[in-house]
Amino acid sequence: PSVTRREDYLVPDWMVPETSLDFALDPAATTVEATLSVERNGEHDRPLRLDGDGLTPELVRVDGEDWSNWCMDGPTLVIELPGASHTVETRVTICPERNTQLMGLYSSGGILCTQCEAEGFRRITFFPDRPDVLSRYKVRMTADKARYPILLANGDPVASGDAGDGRHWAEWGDPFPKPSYLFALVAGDLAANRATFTTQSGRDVQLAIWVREKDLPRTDHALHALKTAMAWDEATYGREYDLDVFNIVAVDDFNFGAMENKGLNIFNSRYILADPDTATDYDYDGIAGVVAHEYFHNWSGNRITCRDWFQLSLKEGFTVFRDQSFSADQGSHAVKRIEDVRALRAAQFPEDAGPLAHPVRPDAYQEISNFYTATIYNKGAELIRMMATMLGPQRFRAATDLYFDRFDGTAATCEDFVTCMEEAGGIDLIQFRRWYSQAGTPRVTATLTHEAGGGRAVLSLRQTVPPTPGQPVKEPMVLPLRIKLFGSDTGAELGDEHLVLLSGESEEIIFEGISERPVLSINRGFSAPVIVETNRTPADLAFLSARDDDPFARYEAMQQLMLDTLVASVTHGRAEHDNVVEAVRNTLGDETLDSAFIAEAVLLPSESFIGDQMPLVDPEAIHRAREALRRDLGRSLEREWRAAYEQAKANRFEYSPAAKGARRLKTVALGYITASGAPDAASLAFVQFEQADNMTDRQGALTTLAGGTSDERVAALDIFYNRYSDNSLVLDKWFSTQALSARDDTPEQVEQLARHPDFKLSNPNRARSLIGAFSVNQRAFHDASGRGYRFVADQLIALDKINPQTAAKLLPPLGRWKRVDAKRAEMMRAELERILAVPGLSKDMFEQASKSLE
Ligand code: BAL
Ligand code: ZN
Repeated sequence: PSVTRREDYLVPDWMVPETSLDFALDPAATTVEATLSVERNGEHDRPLRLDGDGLTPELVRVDGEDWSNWCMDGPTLVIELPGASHTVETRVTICPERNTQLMGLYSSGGILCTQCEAEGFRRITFFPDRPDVLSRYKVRMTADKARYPILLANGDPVASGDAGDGRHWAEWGDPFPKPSYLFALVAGDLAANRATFTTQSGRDVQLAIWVREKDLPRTDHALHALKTAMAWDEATYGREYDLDVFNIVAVDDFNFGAMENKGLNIFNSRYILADPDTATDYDYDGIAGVVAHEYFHNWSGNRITCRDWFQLSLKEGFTVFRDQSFSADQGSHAVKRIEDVRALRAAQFPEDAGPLAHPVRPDAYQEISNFYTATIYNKGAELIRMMATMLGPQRFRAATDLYFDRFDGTAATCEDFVTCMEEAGGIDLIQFRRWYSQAGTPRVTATLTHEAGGGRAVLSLRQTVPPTPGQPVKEPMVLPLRIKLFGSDTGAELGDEHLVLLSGESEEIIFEGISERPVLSINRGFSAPVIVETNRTPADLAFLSARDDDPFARYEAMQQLMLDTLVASVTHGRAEHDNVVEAVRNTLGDETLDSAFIAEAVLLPSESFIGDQMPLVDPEAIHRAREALRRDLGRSLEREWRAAYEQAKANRFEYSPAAKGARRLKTVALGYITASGAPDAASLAFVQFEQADNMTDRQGALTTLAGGTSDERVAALDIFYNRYSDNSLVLDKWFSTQALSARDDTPEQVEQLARHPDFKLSNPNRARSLIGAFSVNQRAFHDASGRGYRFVADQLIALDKINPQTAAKLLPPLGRWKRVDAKRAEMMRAELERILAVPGLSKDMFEQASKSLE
């Protein structure tokens, strides 16, 4: 396989200042005529090389003349050119309706649309398809007027008219030079939800969210989120929108969550469509977050793009940080931080500890699509967050102003960003840069000792960064750790919070005048994305869970207490639950806390996260230990759960932080009532299911029932299916709820579900709803029979033939064989070998499966 390396980067041989594209759109055969103005970049005599993928040139012209001095080098069109600048024309024909990879131009439910990032543009036309070739685009589209009444492309509309024969045409022009991965067009029978946004400088921007007519009523939330995000980026980063129109189109078949094409975002419909009956609070929050994310890319991604794909986190890490901050500002900062850290721990920590670990700025790849990872996105966002913490808000804003100002209109690097942080922040980030180059989650050991007589406390910190593939030895990182001490007797704060920058392998911090035994609050707000081990006792953790003034640290103390208890229980077969029960009781009874926070704090860590704490995962023992603790919490606090349930039940649907929190706590309480074994639990859940005026409550009840064996379970699943059988986004929930079920027969159930008439691999959301959900269900996926592994491998082999990019993204769970016992490991390896032996396996799957075997 060919490997692309960061160190081999060379500037482009030819630039393309202007690009003009003419599409005769037809699902079976679309012709694409491209006219490129090309300019030789520097002194050299190399030919123009235009990337293509599955394209055959039907015509090559140079400066208006038929040209014969060209050849194909594999998929690449190579044209010999004599001068310094020329006009090059090509024509190709492509077939959108047979494009099941969903890269390039394809058809989704009768809508023609595009996805070009990272290398899809070369499936549309011949072009130097790399992000550092910025071009000004003009696009003309001609299509059947009845079938495709709406024709959209990047930039602003220029002209439109009738083309005769029932066809019409439209021209769009994008004044901002952009890389080819940001190209987009859409043709379809679409209706718009419109609004006007007036920017801070007083320009009116016409906003539109385009969907099928029947989906229009479910677009208000996304439109509102867009306007809120536009205002937020002006207020927070001083960034204003720059075109006259901003269009968003939702389609059902989409590999990513959404795509930030200049002026024409294309979305997976799951991140646009919502109403209370069909979308959960989690969906609503996801929509606002993704709408904001794609909008924010207009500056962090589009105005300033990436020099090469190794710099992907330059735009993704920064934009995730921006969308996380935006979402935090719309509700509770503490709850948002808890959610983001949970996502990081669920997806990125295992990636960083496994065979596919890679730095935030990778050094090499075979297939760039495989690098749209939690490391690039979520760990990348943590890097930005650490720099923001070290700089403080004012200097961070000055640094981002400098970055936007200095690199506007260019293709930049992660190094450029860090340099701006250094210059405007007035700090040295030489050692901090290791975060970009070293993979692996650092581990910090923090030991606090106290000399009661002398009033001195000593905090010993030690860091190690584990070896990862290709990086056996690591240097110490810079870890910004927010730290505070509390008195265990009085509960008083023993001094202010410190920001400790741990940069050596070990360090001692002395606290003077500490007259009572101190309790350590460390990595407050999760200030560094690391694993922290401390010598805190269960009593210390219980104390912090009740008293810490940093809400994240409070949550974290509770989680650690639960984890320690669960790990002890898995290791020794049983453990004392009293500390956890009392801590949960305190949290439930604390009237100063909001419901959303309580719901997060009292939730037990997932089975996978418990597994991540152990040298080897024993899925059955973990499940037993967690269920036993859940049952104990349910029984011991049944009165409290019922009280919390009753209180939350009184609310009617409203999308507000308080109402969302109440709903969250309600379903958590229902889960514990169910775990208690109370005889009325299933009927309570069924009533919630039937009487719900929103999907959060309905799906919460369904999830609770789906994990059990009651008659209500079957009834609820049937009712849910029948009620929503014409709504594919809700049917995804029906599939994933069953795939995530804790029932013993889940492996069998998912095999049956894969044969259900509504299961189709061609739709990425549907594939993910079953295969993706199942493979994070630790106990079911690791079923001792190996049938879970076989099921996933069978599905991925089939999916690879349709959509390799989506298939390859679902492979990583199969690669974590080093984390389980020898028998399971052997079965997992056998499935990886079986995948690798498939004739015609995609490059995407080859890279993921072969690396996973190493
Ligand atoms: N650029 C791919 C989709 C996203 O991260 O916004
Ligand atoms: Zn993004």
